[in-house]
Amino acid sequence: MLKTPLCDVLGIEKPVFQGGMAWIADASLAAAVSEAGGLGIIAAMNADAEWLREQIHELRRLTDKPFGVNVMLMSPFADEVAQVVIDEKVPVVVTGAGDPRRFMKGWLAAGIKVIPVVASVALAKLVARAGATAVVAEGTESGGHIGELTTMVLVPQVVDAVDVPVVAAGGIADGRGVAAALMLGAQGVQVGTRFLVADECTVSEEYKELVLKAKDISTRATGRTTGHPVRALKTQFSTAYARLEAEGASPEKLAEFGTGALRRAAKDGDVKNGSFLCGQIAGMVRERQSAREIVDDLVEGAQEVLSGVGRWVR
Ligand code: TUI
Repeated sequence: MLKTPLCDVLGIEKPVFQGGMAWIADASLAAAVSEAGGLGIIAAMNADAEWLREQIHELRRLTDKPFGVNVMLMSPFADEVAQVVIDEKVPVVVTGAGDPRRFMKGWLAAGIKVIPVVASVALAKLVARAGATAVVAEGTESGGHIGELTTMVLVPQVVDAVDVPVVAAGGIADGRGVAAALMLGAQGVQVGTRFLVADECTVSEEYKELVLKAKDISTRATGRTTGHPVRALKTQFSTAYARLEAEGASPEKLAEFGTGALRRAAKDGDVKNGSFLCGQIAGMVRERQSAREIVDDLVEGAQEVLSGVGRWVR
């Protein structure tokens, strides 16, 4: 058994969070991960309150286990989504892409456990002081919106800086990564990329195929000039975006070019015009499996390496 104090705080069996992937992490995937003993997370992303409400109801039809909702703070619907999670008595809120403190008092007063994703020690300290239940320290290996620091560098510094449990994210897709995260002081992991190819993940077939075919150098980060860097698979779209950026296109022009690109990848499987957000670890994701098989492999793989951890040590 691999169980940390954070599992008891959240009422989950295994310290594995499923990343709140925009346009991808819906009730189908989140319910399957929660049923497998991890923490399934619905991504509220850029959707409105009505969509989120329906997904929460659907998830509750599929499982009675704890789950989370990821509130993407840059979303134009962040305020209404912040209220839906209170109305629906969502057990856990994970936030991303910003400073969540303006919402935290309300969520905590409603009994919601709040777990912000942070990409720096500074934000980790601020949210811990504001009452965060835990933090996810997310390295730049991750897919989607990213910070500067790697998981290896960020996680131990956040662990040292705050008194709340830390969950490691970015570049973790097997038991070795889980074990390494625990060695850095994390009490759990958040995994996105490997769940893209889960049977219960409703993302387009084209997306799954691109992830399965990816190798170590298949992703790139673009958007540094906009202040919101994003990691995605190298495709026609990301190459065109990178070129525009190198030519000095304005943030407005880049935003216009990017509009709708996540939906085109996730829903339409548009390999030309879609933005296929994906972590650097995609090169290790080789197999379609059920969410339960993935969660079990992460945990059992970690137990295996941890039990043999002294192999090289006399
Ligand atoms: O949020 C994510 N990953 C995401 S959000 C997303 S949707 C999107 N698409 C295009 C552009 C922007 C967003 C796709 N993937 N991960 C969590 C995360 N949070 N990574 C980095 C951060 C972060 C960065 C800076 C959090 C806070 C921050 O600064 C806080 C401040 O002081 O405002």
